Amino acid sequence: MPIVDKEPDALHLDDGNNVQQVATISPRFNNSKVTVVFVLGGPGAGKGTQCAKLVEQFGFCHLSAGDLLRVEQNREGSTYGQLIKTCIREGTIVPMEVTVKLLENAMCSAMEEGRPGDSWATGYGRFLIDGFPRKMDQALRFDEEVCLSSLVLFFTTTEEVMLSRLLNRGKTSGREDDNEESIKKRFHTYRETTMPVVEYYNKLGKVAEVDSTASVDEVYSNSSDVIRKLFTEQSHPKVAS
Ligand code: UP5
Ligand code: MG
Repeated sequence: MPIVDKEPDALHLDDGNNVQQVATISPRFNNSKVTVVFVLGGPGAGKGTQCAKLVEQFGFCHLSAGDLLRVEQNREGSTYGQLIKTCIREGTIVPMEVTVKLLENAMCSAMEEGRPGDSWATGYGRFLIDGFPRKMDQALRFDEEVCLSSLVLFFTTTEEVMLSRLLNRGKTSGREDDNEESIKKRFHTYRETTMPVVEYYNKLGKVAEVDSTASVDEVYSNSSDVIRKLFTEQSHPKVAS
């Protein structure tokens, strides 16, 4: 699946002069047809692990913002490669225009490709957006311009558990941020910048919290209950399992 357009610098970012237009446009995807579930939680909370399982059961397209950024970082000719590399190593947030555009492009590709099943009939789709939004500006931009999110699946556990998981994964992951120094910075950004996003959605009644300290299967049992409930409450595309 092409992540971004093929030209060297093809994110087609806005130059910032279309303020009037930005204020009046409606989201690219209609949330009565396209379901977006944001998946949040600290570094190493188990977001990616749970998403992989939810895809199998519910037919989601899983888009990890971090994975899209890592692909863009390594893409030949990308204007943003060095910026992304620095942000990831330092555990800071890449400017939202880049990440939102990568997600929008990936959603468009998935909608064009389609997937088997009723939930992917023409114009319909369901997405797990993993590790996003982790800053308020991203949240507001995505909801306004790409698709109004339906739910935040929020994984919680202690920093001690997350640190131990990430150091363990770091033995084989090859990820530049799976080292103790970067992990501590990621925790800081999560507390200071991402938690306000969770609080914002919580006030809107959109957060479903799942304790991710237990085994993968136990956590999954609770995660899948949340998603089943979401689709049961929606009047469109039936649950796929
Ligand atoms: N594991 C998982 N669940 C377990 C369980 N229940 N019991 C025991 N072990 C469990 O899991 C991590 C490890 O724990 C794995 O080894 C797994 O087997 C084990 P994983 O599912 O990978 O956890 P996850 O929460 O996905 O951790 P990840 O490291 O991916 O989280 P981050 O949020 O830190 O990473 P992400 O890739 O999303 O972002 C990286 C960076 O990209 C950010 O720091 C930031 O610099 C940048 N970024 C942005 O700038 N903007 C964005 O919008 C997004 C990212
Ligand atoms: Mg992940």
